[in-house]
Amino acid sequence: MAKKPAKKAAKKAAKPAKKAAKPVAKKAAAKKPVPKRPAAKAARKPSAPKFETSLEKLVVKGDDNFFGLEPDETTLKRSRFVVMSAPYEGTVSYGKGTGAGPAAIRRASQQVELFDEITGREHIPRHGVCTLKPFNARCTAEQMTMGQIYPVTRQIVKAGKFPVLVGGEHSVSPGAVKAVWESYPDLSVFHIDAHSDMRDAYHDNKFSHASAAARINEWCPIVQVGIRSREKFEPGHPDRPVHVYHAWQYHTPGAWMDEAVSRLSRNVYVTIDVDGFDPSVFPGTGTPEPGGLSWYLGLELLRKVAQLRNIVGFDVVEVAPTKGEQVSEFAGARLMGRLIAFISEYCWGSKGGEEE
Ligand SMILES: [Mn+2]
Repeated sequence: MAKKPAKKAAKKAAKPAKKAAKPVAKKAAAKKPVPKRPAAKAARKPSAPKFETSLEKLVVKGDDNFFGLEPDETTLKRSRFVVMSAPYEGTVSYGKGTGAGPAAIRRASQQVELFDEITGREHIPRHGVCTLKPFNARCTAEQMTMGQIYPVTRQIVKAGKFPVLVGGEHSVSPGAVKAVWESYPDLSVFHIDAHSDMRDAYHDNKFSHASAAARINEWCPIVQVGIRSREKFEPGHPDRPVHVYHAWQYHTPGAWMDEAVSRLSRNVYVTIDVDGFDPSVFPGTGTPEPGGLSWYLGLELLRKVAQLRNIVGFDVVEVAPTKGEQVSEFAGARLMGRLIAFISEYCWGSKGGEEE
């Protein structure tokens, strides 16, 4: 597949704010009422609504899309996959930078080869991938996940499309899971992560990144893989168990992989905090932990989930691009591509397997 030429960097970016405001005349003039909003604010977008949640209006029309597809392969009508970007990092507790993850992954994905040699097909252009504009990240974690991601994911699922969410920190995931769960009441969640994310709240915030799995567990049972950082507790709701496969014990292929998948219900949402993989695979992430999944062990797990269950949504979160290298965002883009291939090939069967 010929690659597209690199994009012209020609964005008409809004002028950076002036270096420094003019020195104010003097104290005496301070009587004047200060205008409520600075004029600069109105510059480009005339009073855009705070949160755009109309699926149609969020669609990116040009070619700055995930996987660098031709615009006619990315329309909402044609695409089976719809990718949301949530550049949110409001509750991070350690390293920063996950807010820049979605744009970096999108750019990296434009360099990802569209042929998937594991399944032997080009699933991405065949099924179409529709890119949505990034959500508005100037908000709380709850506003992001419940006020934006939840209603948009609902529309994607109701339209018969497959939702994909790119973070941002892990706090973005619950809204997507809730929307998918409402359409698939038997939903279970396959959760790759270094951290169990099972604190009921963190820093008094129930929508913290450290509480993502606790929120999800209010609706769904969970199978966790790669875990190596957690509190001492017995996790999980009695009706919605959380099965934990700790990385220290389960880091090589084995029968445990089939057992883990067997604990999932028929319909599965996959949530991947990239720190579940080893830092050698994803060095750029907010809270790295040594000793995670190898690339191929993670792929084999995901392939098994796709072969044995019906995946109905996924997210990839916590990529924090590192200055001067592209390793993590490229791995994130590649992971998205592999998952799309596995879902097309194994979950959709013949529909995904036809030759063009
Ligand atoms: Mn994590």
